Amino acid sequence: MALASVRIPTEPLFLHLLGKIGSGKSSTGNTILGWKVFNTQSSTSAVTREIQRQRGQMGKLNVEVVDGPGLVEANTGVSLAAIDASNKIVQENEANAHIFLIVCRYGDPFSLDDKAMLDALRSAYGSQVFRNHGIIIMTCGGNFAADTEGQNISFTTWCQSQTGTFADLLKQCQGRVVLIENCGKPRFHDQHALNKLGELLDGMDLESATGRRLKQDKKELKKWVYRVPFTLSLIAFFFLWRYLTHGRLFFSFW
Ligand SMILES: Nc1nc2c(ncn2[C@@H]2O[C@H](COP(=O)(O)OP(=O)(O)OP(=O)(O)O)[C@@H](O)[C@H]2O)c(=O)[nH]1
Ligand SMILES: [Mg+2]
Repeated sequence: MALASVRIPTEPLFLHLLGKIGSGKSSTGNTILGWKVFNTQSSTSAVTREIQRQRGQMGKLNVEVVDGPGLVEANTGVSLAAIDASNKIVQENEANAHIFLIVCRYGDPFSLDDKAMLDALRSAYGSQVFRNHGIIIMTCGGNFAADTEGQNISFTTWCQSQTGTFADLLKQCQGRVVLIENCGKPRFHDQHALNKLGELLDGMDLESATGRRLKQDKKELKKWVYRVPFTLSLIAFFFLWRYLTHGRLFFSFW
């Protein structure tokens, strides 16, 4: 491809931290940025209540990390307000690439809440959202190391052995997943995970991950949502008309 035809999305690359309450979103944001920007703490209720944004460097990449409230709090359902807040940033920065980091905690089973959260993201951004924009971030990576000590199991093998909602999400994210350990001082922390995230981002087609493309894909999908039932109703109407006027459904030559 001629170099002139390659369009690079306007920097920076937006990294949206999305996940359930307390999954480690803010901590992951701090690890990515290399300093404590976002407030993190163990709590029985939500710590982050408002969307916060911070620009910085992740390796060679200029990034803007978007940290928001948890999308799901136990027993209160999915917070559409939190999804809307992130969607607003996508719309205001259409020319930039937007990556959704779906943050979950290693060791937490996926529940109906997780499924509802992923469904809400699909209805906000279109069913293909994870294919072009999704990366799973699994926090508490140290626990994985402790669990599998002495066994010859890699994180990749472990992921491949999973089933259900996590397996579906991983498939939709094209196998993109990072195991991260956020504990300790972010500046010195999990370089291995950051390298892996950098590699995954390098391998993604950022031109297909812009806010503009996200909007187009959603429009395209909406068209089909209306077209399919419309076409089916036309076909049904034709057969009904044929039955009422000719007394049979199909053409015959006798
Ligand atoms: N051991 C360990 N603890 C973690 C890790 N990531 C986050 N935590 C801890 O989990 C707790 C919640 O982390 P946060 O980063 O505040 O989680 P959050 O998703 O931003 O929480 P809300 O803003 O309330 O939704 C804190 O006590 C963190 O120190 C990790 O990788 N390993
Ligand atoms: Mg937080």
